[in-house]
Amino acid sequence: MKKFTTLIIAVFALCLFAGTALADAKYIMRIGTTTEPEGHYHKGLLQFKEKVEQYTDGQVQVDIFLSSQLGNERDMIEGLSMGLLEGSLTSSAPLANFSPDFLLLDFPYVVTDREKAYKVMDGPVGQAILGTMDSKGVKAMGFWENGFRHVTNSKRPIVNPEDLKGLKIRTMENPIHQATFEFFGATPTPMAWSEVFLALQQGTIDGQENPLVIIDTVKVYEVQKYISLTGHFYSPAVFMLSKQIFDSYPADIQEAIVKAEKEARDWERAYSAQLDEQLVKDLTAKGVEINTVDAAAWKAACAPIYEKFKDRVNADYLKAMLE
Ligand code: EAX
Repeated sequence: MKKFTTLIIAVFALCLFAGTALADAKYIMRIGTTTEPEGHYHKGLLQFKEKVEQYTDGQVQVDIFLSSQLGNERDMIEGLSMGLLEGSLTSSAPLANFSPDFLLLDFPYVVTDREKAYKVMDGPVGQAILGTMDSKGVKAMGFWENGFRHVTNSKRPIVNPEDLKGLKIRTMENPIHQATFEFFGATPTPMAWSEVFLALQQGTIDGQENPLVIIDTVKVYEVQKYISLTGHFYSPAVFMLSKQIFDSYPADIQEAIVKAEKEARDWERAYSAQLDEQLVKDLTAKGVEINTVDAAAWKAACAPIYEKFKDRVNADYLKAMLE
């Protein structure tokens, strides 16, 4: 309960200093994320903000809170379900703690082709998975992109899976992510994203894994020497609203929000997909040693993870993702 009191106080305090208030805003939508101002989530949410405020003629004001100001990803999802927060954009991995159907997206190398994956995520399978959050009080509206996740660490280049042996690697709080790193001999250390930079700086963990844009915008390169382009997991980012709050809006406001989210999602996916080429150059220039890996060999080495977890997900869904 203490966490939620903190959340309520944080939200209230931050609202007092939120961006310029729209004169005739009837509804304030606070949207939280753990990511940084220069990151892809924020740029996509600014598109959402602009569109919603335009499509509702200023009746809705969107205030975006970054850098885990409103709590970590699990806290924010809890906040949505309790009607304490209007919206959040988080990686899909923590959602497996609320609805096991999201585990489908957490298998290593289950996504290698974005466009094929989007067809599944935007089709009946993805919509059914998003719909499982309704009963938790969360309206999960769409799969945006966090991106392909790569391993960073302070000890050595990771070329083959066995190079992970003995390393303490922070993972998100997700059973398949943790099991995958454990399988390769690492010690998976799940923790909230806001705690990771300090843990890396203090050496309590050796590494972490995230898309390059997260690595760059949080300046992980300042405390990590190696980036290995494993692309081992593909992270969707899920745009979610509190269902009770969304349902309380008039129909025209709801329609405007649905339209704006779809357009902002398409914008953010396209923006995110073109970042990595330049980021490899930028991060190399910042002194990080970046190596590629044999993704086919890594993918083959992950077969036992599918054996271990395939019964935890809908077989038809897994087939749709892998086809
Ligand atoms: O969703 O926790 C993570 O590593 C996520 O990539 C981050 O919070 C953005």
